[in-house]
Amino acid sequence: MKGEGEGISFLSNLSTPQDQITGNAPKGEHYLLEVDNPMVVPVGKKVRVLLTSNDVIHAWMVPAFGVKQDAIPGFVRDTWFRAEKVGTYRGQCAELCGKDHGFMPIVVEVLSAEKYTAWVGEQKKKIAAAADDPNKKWNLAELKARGEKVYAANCVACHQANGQGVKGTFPALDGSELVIGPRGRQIEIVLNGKGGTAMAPFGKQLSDTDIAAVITFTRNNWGNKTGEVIQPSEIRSARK
Ligand code: HEC
Ligand SMILES: [Cu+2]
Repeated sequence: MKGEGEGISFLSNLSTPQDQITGNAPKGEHYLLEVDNPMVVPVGKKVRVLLTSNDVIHAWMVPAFGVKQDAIPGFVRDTWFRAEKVGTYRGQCAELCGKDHGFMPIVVEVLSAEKYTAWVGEQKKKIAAAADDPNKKWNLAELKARGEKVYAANCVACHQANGQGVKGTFPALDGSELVIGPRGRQIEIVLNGKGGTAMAPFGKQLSDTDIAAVITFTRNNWGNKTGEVIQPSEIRSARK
């Protein structure tokens, strides 16, 4: 899910740790109903939600707001709510959408007007601080460290922390010929995805620097030791 408004843009991903999902750790209080970046809205204000999808039909449902609206590829649907009390509200995808249907929680933080204004200010400062200098030349260690975070947030669910993937379903990136071979094919698949498979295009959701970082990370982690650095400028020029 992508949040936008006030010029603030972010992705909201399931944050339940993998070891709780695989049964190797006790389940937390908000198991499968927690995210890294919740949607943040002011109390008492009408909030308009625009919905679409880039794969199949999902639905945005937060029962406490009485809202359930489909998210349909190729269409933009809207809905609205006005939260009457501050607090944390949870919901889920409400349209059976595939094998990850149970892993698409929604969290909405409703803040007082003052706290909301403070949050917006904080986000804007963060955006300014995090803006990457497009001409910066990154070194291997910097990109690998950043790429590890991008991988953990966007790739680990399928390709796994050990890079081995899931046999027969998600290919291993550790030792993959495509990952250690010429970089162009890898840049292409991460930017544009692979139609008809679970490999989504990441070009729209991730910045040039994030894509360069995650590719550099996968080319220099586990048994992959290409020693190569992929600069953000290479991603910029590969975008169609
Ligand atoms: C929802 C599951 C899923 C996620 C998340 C995902 N991938 Fe994939 N990925 C796949 C599948 C499935 C394929 C195989 C596509 C095919 O059939 O060729 C694949 C293929 C690849 C390949 C080609 C590997 C090879 O040997 O053919 C690379 C590289 C890759 N993904 C990188 C990434 C990166 C980097 C991320 C995170 C930014 C990511 N993937 C996130 C499912 C996923
Ligand atoms: Cu869904």
